[in-house]
This record gives sequence, structure tokens and C-alpha cells, in this order.
Amino acid sequence: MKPPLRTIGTMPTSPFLPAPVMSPVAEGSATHCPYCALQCGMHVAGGAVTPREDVPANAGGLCQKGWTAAELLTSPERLTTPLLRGRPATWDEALDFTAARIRAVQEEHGRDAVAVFGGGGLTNEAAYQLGKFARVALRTSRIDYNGRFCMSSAAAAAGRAFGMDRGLPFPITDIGRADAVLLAGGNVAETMPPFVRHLTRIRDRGGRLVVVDPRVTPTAALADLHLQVTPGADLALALGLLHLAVAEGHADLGYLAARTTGFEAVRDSVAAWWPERVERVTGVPAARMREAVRILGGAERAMILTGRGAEQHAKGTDTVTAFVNLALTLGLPGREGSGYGCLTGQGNGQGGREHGQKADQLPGCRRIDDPAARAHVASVWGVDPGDLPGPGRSAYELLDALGTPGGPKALLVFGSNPVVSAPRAGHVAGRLGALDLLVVADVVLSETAAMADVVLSVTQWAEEAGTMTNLEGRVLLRRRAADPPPGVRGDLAVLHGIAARLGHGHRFPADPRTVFDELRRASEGGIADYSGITYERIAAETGVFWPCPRSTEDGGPHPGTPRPFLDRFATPDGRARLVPVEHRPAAEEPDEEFPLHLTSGRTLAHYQSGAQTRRVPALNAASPAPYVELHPELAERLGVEDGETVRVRGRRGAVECAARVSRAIRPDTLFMPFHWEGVNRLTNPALDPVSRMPEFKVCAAMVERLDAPAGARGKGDR
Ligand SMILES: Nc1nc2c(c(=O)[nH]1)N[C@H]1C(S)=C(S)[C@@H](COP(=O)(O)OP(=O)(O)OC[C@H]3O[C@@H](n4cnc5c(=O)[nH]c(N)nc54)[C@H](O)[C@@H]3O)O[C@H]1N2
Ligand SMILES: Nc1nc2c(c(=O)[nH]1)N[C@H]1C(S)=C(S)[C@@H](COP(=O)(O)OP(=O)(O)OC[C@H]3O[C@@H](n4cnc5c(=O)[nH]c(N)nc54)[C@H](O)[C@@H]3O)O[C@H]1N2
Ligand code: SF4
Ligand SMILES: [Mo]
Repeated sequence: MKPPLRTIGTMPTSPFLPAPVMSPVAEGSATHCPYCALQCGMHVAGGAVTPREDVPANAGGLCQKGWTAAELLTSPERLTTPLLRGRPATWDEALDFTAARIRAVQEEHGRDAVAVFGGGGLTNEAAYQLGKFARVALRTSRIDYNGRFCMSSAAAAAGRAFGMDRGLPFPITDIGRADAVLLAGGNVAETMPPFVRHLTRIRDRGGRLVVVDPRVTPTAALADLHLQVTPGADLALALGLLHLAVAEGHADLGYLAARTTGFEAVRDSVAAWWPERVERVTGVPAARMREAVRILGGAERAMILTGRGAEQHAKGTDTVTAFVNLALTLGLPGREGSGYGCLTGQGNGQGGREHGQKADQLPGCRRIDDPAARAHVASVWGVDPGDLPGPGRSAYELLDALGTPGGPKALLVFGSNPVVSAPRAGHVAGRLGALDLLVVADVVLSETAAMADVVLSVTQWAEEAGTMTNLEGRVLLRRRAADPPPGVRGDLAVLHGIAARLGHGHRFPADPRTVFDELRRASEGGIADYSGITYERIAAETGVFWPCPRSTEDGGPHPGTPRPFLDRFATPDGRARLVPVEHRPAAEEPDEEFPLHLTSGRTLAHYQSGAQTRRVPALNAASPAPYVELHPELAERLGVEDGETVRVRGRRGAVECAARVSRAIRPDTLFMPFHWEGVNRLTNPALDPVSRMPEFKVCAAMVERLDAPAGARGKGDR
């Protein structure tokens, strides 16, 4: 049993660490789940979790991961002391070593020789501080984060169309008010189970759900219509749906004239995507496409939502743009109960992409190459704008350059496990191994932490206060509900400790409330404006939607913005932009040697790289080992039995795992979850030209029995 909340503010002290001043509203048992972007409300007390009823996203529901979230707080597998070269060390030893090595590397190789890799699970305060730490304490341009692997394509497409990237630009409860929803590449029944209640509300009212997925997932099983698309073909499908919407008279010409630009060019660009051609490219029968368009076009209120299945491609930005074009043609965005939305993934996937962990970004969703943005943020930070570095490199490009001539020689990782989760992970592990210094701040000894020179043992969610922004753009309060064990410090305290040793301690307070107040000022006037949000307001209102400027035009408190596009879009002229896009094949299509599509994603019991959930006994028991899902026809052809260990091979490597024979998948496709080391040794790091998203969702592969002759085996990364 977890002991009840003791005194607040007993973080381990060091000569560099000011005593944290915790805000009273930031303490208590009412908090949010540590895992996904739904950020289900929960109470945590005495080691037990109970769902909150007052948070609309989950309204009393939780998934298995949420119910068991507190187990890792007291698990023997959590880190309770820093490690230096694998041995327990004091904080002073670990931080002194880290700072000295950073100095030495920068003196020898320049500032950009030290890089930072962040995470979308960090609080807004930690994400903000990490971006500032890179630019001010390290003065390196080399920072990016795992969100690049997540919703960056949807973010780029939303920015292009609407001038603003807010995952859902409406409250989640609007979804249940729609009469039709098309969900492309999202498996919410496993990835956000309490979300399903918003979808079933549609069906209860007689509305309809269309799901696009190469697999008959538990979500597809809920749908009225399932489009079982070939992996990598969503762009062609969206063009085909748009062609049909125009041909069958569903284009909302009044809305298009009043609220958008670019329709004519887009209409002309889809003229050649007639249904039978699209059927050949996507494998989706033309009749089903017609039915989907009838459902969407005939609905009073409709929504188009995308998940990672449509987005994690080397053409993800254009694919999302094609779905946004469809939504705009039907007149949906900016209408109550209708719209386009992307389902953000990580706990703070939304806030984590707003406040400066991105290579090209400053707080408030400002661009780091915008002189006005640099001047504003530099003034809040008390530095010269000329001293701020310029844009860095995207996540995979950063990892790929580690330890190369001219590339970073040191890396600090906060909140990610790229050895498991990065594309072409065997190669990435090799790059990490070539570094002079690897520092990882984590709660457990992840596969990446196991490679590190220095491991910094940090607090977990329930032991820290801060804010998280959920998939709706609602800023929530994470309360401190338990004391951390001795030997553990918060991410903010860790950053303070390193910064202090580099001579910048005064710029990096460890108290979340103080950091949030600075974040408010830094974001003020930006797209993601948090300046009117306070811990007290969040506590009183169960979250505040950004943008929330300091005050309204007449000086009153700003109410926050649940639906930012009702009157105008965030573009300079207030209109949404339709942008013509063209379909192209996946970067790696099947061939004779590798005749199958390999796709990847999630299962219910595990979270991400599995670093946390593989250490929770109940979750591990529910899903103990990696597997590859394949169709019975394919299994029969290969002579593979259900449960047999097989080898999956691709151009970059091979892995062995159990075969799971299932009719739920297309016969030409394999699916593997990425919660264990394995599938990412095969995935293709081909990048989207705009978002720099890697092609996680499709590469070419083959599967074989273990006793297959080894002769034809290609060379891989390891
Ligand atoms: N249980 C669990 N829940 C999670 C997470 C987790 O790790 N585990 N992670 C969280 C995070 S960070 C994220 S980003 C979200 C992700 O949430 P989702 O997007 O729902 O998750 P995925 O399983 O990655 O992908 C969704 C579906 O895309 C399908 N798919 C694969 N290729 C294609 C394709 O080419 N086209 C289409 N249309 N579909 C395709 C897959 O079959 C899969 O069912 O989940 C969040 N919630
Ligand atoms: N093949 C394939 N690969 C994928 C995907 C896919 O669909 N297919 N999806 C991609 C997506 S969408 C994502 S989001 C990434 C995610 O992949 P990762 O970035 O690896 O995500 P996590 O496993 O959540 O890693 C978070 C790490 O931070 C630690 N941690 C937890 N809380 C804290 C904290 O408060 N502070 C610190 N410092 N550390 C903490 C955890 O223990 C864990 O080790 O994977 C991507 N990789
Ligand atoms: S759906 Fe997401 S936020 Fe809710 S309990 Fe499950 S993992 Fe946690
Ligand atoms: Mo994600």
C-alpha cells in the first residue's frame, strides 16, 4: 500500500535547488492518468485508482492501463537513485559528471555537439523548460522529440489548412452530437477505450460510423461501414471520396465561398480519381466508397477524424490534407457538432507540441525563424535574441546523425525510449552507442536508459504537479498526490541541477507553478496562448481550452476557446485553405523478395515502447510477448500454425516472434505491435517532406518458418 500524502515540498535538497513552493490547488488526489491523450480523470489515494466523473473525456470510465497506473509508483522496477555508468550514484555525482561532460564536448566540438530529445508525456512545464534549457543553457539548435513520430503530419496539415494545430478544435462531447463520423486509421477501442462512449452516442441517436483500417479492429467492428484499405493508400481513398462528394452534389458551395479558398483547384485535381481507379489502388470496393460519401454527405452534422494509421506515412501530411479537403468540401470545420480532428496520442501530446521541444519552435507555437517571435521569447528569458539558436533537425534526422562526423556527440533524453520506438531502431541503437555521452532521465531502466552513461531517476505523474493539455486542447491540472521516494527528483529539478552547474541556475526554477507563470508570458500573443490560464482556474473549471489570452478586449477574464473556428479560421484572411495534393505509392512497396505490407501499431494492454506497462504485472500477463498478425490464407500457404515462432524479414533486419493467425487482417498485410523491441528493426525511416514523419505504418516484408533455408536472407542493421 502506498502511504498517504505526507508533507509537500520534501524534495531532496542540494546546494543548487531552491525549496519548491507548491500551490495548494496543485496538491490532492484528483489528477489524470499518466498515459494517453484522453487524460482520463482519476483519483489516486493510498495506492488505489478510482475514475473521476467530472472529466468529460472519460466521465467515470478508465481502461486497464489507467486502473493499474499506480502500480508502477511502488514497483521494485522503478529507479530510485541516479546511475553513473550502471552503478548507483549520488545526485551531485551524476549531475557534476553530466555538466562536466557537456562542457567538455561543447568546448571541443561546438554547441550543437550536445543534443536533446524530449517527449510528449512530459508536463507543459517540463516540455517548456526543456526547450528553454536547450536554447539558453546549452545554446544548441539540436532539439526535437518523440511527438515528431506521433501527430506531426496532422499538425502540419492542420497548420496549412486552418493556421492552427489543435488536435480536436472542439470539445470531445461534440463527437457524440454528430450524425456521421469517418475515422481513418484510428483504433480507439484499444487506444482510448473510454472514447468509445462518444462514438456509441452517435449510434444510439441513429447516426453512423465509418472506419478506415486494413484490419478488422475492435473499432472497425463497431462501425456501420468498414473500408479495409491497403496500407499506405489512404491518400488515394480520400481523393476518391472527394471526387464522389463533388460528383454526387455534396459540395457545400455556399460554405466554400464564404469560409475557404482553393476549392476549384482541389476539385479539378480529383477529377481523375474516379471510383474504379481508386478501388484498384486502395482495394476498397467502389460501392463502399459511394456508401461512405452518402453517409457523410447526407448527415446534418458530420466529422472526419484521423489517427496514426493515416498519418504515419512519408506522405502523411498530404494524406491528412486530402481528408481535410474532404471535410471542407462538405462544409464541416467551424460548424458546431461537425469538423475535422486529429486524435492526439500521448498524455501531453498536444501541449508537448506547443512550447518549444520541436526543432523549429518557440513557446506558444511560435516559429523559431520568426524575428518577432525570437524577440518576444528572448525578452521573457532575459537573453539576447541573437543568442537563440536557429531551427534544428527532426527527430529521426537527429538520431541518425548522432556520433557521426559533424553530428552531436552527446544526447540528453527526457521521456522517450527510442531504442524501441524509433524507426530503423537497430541503426538508431548503433548511433546511440557511438556517442561520447548519453544521459537519460526516466522512471525505469528502459532499453535506452540501459545504454546510458548517466541515468537520472525522476518522479512519476502522481508525485509531481504540472499541467497537461489533452486531445481537445483543454489544459488540465496534474496534482501531486503522493511523495516520491527518496533519491528521485522531478524533471524540473533535474534541469535546474544541470543548468546551475552550467552557470544558469537562476533561469531554471524547479517549482512548476513558477515555470507555468513564465510559460504563460512566453506563450502570450502566440497561437497557443496560455496567458489567461492559472492553476486556480483549471481547478475551478476542470480545465481551460487554449487559446486563452490574458483578458478579453474589454478587460474581463477570457473564457478560453472550446471551438476556435466558429467565426474564422486562424489564417491571415480568416479562411481555411484547400490545397491540392497527389497520391503516390509508399516509399517501399512489396516486391518479389518482400511480398507483403508490414504495418504496426498498438494493443490494448501496453503503452508505447512498453517501458512502463511491461513492468505492470497485470498488463504483462494480459499481453506477455510480441507477435505478428497474419491472415489464415497466408499462414496456410507458408505452412505456419497459430502460435508458432516465425521470422519476419525486411530490408533493414529480421525478428522472430509468435504468429497470430487471424481473419481480422488483409491477406497481403502483416501487423506487429511496437511495444517490444522488434518491429522497428524493420520499419522504414523514409520521411514526409513537410512533417518529417517516418513511414511507421508501411514497409515491405516477408514472413517465414524458422526452418526456412537461410540462403536468401538479405543484410540488415543487426
Ligand atoms: N493501448 C494503447 N493506447 C495508446 C497508446 C499505446 O501505446 N497503447 N499510445 C497513445 C499514442 S502516443 C497514440 S499516437 C495513439 C495512437 O492511436 P491509434 O492511431 O488508434 O493507434 P495505432 O494502433 O497506431 O493505429 C491505428 C490503426 O491504424 C491502422 N493502420 C495501419 N496502417 C494503416 C494505413 O495505412 N491506413 C489506415 N487507414 N490505417 C492503418 C492499424 O491497423 C491500427 O488499427 O494511441 C494512444 N493510446
Ligand atoms: N513501429 C512503430 N513505431 C512507433 C509508432 C508506431 O505506431 N509504430 N508510434 C510512434 C508514436 S505515435 C510515438 S508517440 C512514439 C512513442 O515512443 P516513446 O517515445 O519511446 O514513448 P514511451 O514508451 O512512452 O517512452 C517514454 C519514456 O519516458 C519515461 N517516462 C514516463 N514518465 C516520465 C516523466 O515524467 N519524465 C521522464 N523524464 N520520463 C518519463 C517512460 O518510462 C518511458 O521510458 O513511438 C513511435 N514509434
Ligand atoms: S484511455 Fe488513456 S487516459 Fe484513459 S485510462 Fe486508458 S490510458 Fe489512461
Ligand atoms: Mo503517439
